[in-house]
This record gives sequence, structure tokens and C-alpha cells, in this order.
Amino acid sequence: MYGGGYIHDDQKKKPEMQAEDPVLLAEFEARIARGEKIEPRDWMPADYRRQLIRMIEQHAHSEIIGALPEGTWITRAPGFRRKLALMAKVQDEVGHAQLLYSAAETLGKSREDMINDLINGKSKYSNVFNYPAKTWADVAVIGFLIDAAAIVNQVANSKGSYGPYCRALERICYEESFHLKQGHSVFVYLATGTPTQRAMVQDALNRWWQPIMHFFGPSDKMSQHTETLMRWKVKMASNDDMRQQFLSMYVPKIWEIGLTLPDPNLKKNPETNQWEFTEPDWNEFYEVIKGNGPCNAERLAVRRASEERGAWVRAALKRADQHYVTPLA
Ligand code: FAQ
Repeated sequence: MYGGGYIHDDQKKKPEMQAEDPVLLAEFEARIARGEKIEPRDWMPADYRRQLIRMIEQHAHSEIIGALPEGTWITRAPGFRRKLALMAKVQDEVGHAQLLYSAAETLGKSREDMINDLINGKSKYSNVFNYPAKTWADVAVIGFLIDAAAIVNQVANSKGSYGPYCRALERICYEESFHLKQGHSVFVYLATGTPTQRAMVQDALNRWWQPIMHFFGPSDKMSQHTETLMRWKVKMASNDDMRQQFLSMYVPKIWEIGLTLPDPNLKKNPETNQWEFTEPDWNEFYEVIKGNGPCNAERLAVRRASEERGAWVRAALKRADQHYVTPLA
């Protein structure tokens, strides 16, 4: 079945049959309904395990690939303080990937398999990181709005059902809140700066708006997994609900500062209390997540190269591990 993690004895014998065992399934669903956390050694349906691996693994890949667009700005950040803050932020994102890979490993897929699936283009990662960070203002938009979007998603899902994922999300959210402050500080600085700085942040906003709208996933009527994931409390809100929450929290902040958003139809309907907007181009979204976005090839090439460059370190560690003799007490 899966690589390294713990598989319940019942599932080792006959995973498919046991996954459909009505008694075990009913007990499992009752635990979820009571709001209990599911832990790695507990029985779980095979599909719950599969869905969690898919989602946590994609999330981990997003963090590690997500370090790349901003990472390219570390050497060009304007000033020492901005450089320090950005460097710390990028390191945090890679740390989030480590936490998430560990959470996914508890479900039985090895880290090696996950990394291989990433660099071979088999696994997905967030659409947003397949766009270039062209100017310093892109760093502001990523740090402010993409971190904000990630927080909306992760705060909700940290209340979900799978213990290791929820605990990882809680920790990640603390750090993401700091990232948001960092992004907001750069964003406001540019937006209240010279006309050139203001134009630069407006341009970045215009380019990132659609990818950010895509970030929450396809609309609920097109989403494949939402229904199952919400039933099992892996996802605690639907894609559309999270997108609405993000719009309510952040559009006013953008408008307040006098910037505009590239959607003439964006407005909150006072009767429904829902945001209305031009439907984003979903063809572009599907092309990007299939591997055909502006930077997909470049992002994976960087990951592949760093995997190859690090191979000798992993081999040396493995050898050291084999030859290590526990000292006598
Ligand atoms: N990008 O049925 P649904 C961050 C795929 S972390 C790419 O609605 P689901 C931190 C989806 O996988 C960002 N693919 O899917 C940071 C599925 O394809 P599959 C990542 C997407 O799972 C900040 C298909 O479309 N966060 O940013 C996307 O119910 C700044 C159908 O979609 C997470 O991963 C997308 N945006 O809902 C780092 C959070 N949306 O797998 C650096 C955890 C959908 O069947 C700098 N994940 N797809 O082949 C989730 O909450 C969910 O997986 C969703 C998608 C909401 C992303």
C-alpha cells in the first residue's frame, strides 16, 4: 500500500474491504460528528487517508515552491531590514513544508515518494506560485494577500478532524500572521510612496488578482472534492465561502488605501451580503494546475536541480546512520 507511515492492522490485511466496513465507517463518522480528532493509529476509511495525503502533500509542495518567487528577491530587497525580514519569511515557508511533509508521512506516504511526485510533475501545488514575481511590489502582494488567503484557508481547516494536520496548521498560522504583517508593511509603504511606487504596486495587484481569486479553488459547483472533505471535516468551509470571507476581509483594506482591483463588477450585494465579481477565467486556472502556467517549468527545474545538488548530503547521512554505533551508557 503506502510507504513509511502507520497503517492500522485491519487495513493492512484487506484495505479496500475494511475501508467499506459499515460498522467501522459508522463509528468513524460518529467520532467526526462529535468533533473528535482522528490520530494516525486510529482506523480511518481508505478514502479519508487518500484525500488527506493528496491535500496535505499538495499543501507541503505549495510551501516549498512558494518560497521561490519571493526567494528571488532576497538579494534585491531594498535595505537591510527588508532583506532580513524576507529571508526569515522564506525560511519559515520552507519550514512549513517540513511540518506538512511530516504530517502527510503519518498517513503512510514517504517523503521521498512525495518529493519524487513533485519533481516528476505528478503532484499539484498551488496555482499562484506559477506566476513570476517581476518587481519588489510583487513581494508586497504575495506577502500581504497570498499569505492572507492562506490564513483564511488554514485557520478554518486547523479546526478540522485530522490531528497531525490541524496541529501543523495552527503553528503555521502563527507564522503566516507575521508574514502578512511584513507584506502589509511593504504594501502600504509602496502605496503611500512616490507615484512610481504607487504605480508599481497597482500593477502588481492587477497581475495577481486573478491568480488570487483562483487560489481558493474552483467554484463549489465545479469542485470535485469539497463535499466529501467537508463531510469528514477535512475542509471546514467550501471554496466559495473561503473566497467570500477573503473578499470581505481584504477588499475594503485595498480600496481604503486608494488602490483599485481589476474587476469592474466587484461589489458586495447588500441584500445577499455576498460579493459579486466577474467569473475568473477557469480555463487559465486548469491550464496552470496542469503544468502549463508561465513559470511551472522553471519552478520544477529549480526543485529538481536542488534535489540533485543535495543527493550527496542525503547519501552521506544514510551512510553515517548505517555506521553509527550507539555509545554504551
Ligand atoms: N492550486 O475539488 P477541488 C500558501 C485542484 S499555501 C492548484 O475544489 P479541494 C502559503 C485540486 O487539487 C497554499 N490546484 O479541490 C504561502 C483538485 O485537483 P486533484 C496552498 C488546485 O482539494 C504563502 C482540483 O483542482 N494551500 O500559500 C487549486 O477540495 C505565500 C479540483 O479542486 C493549501 O494547499 C489551487 N489553488 O480544494 C507560501 C491548503 N485549487 O487534486 C509562500 C490546503 C484546487 O483532484 C508564500 N488545501 N486545485 O488533481 C486546500 O484547502 C484545498 O485542497 C483547496 C482545493 C481549497 C486548495
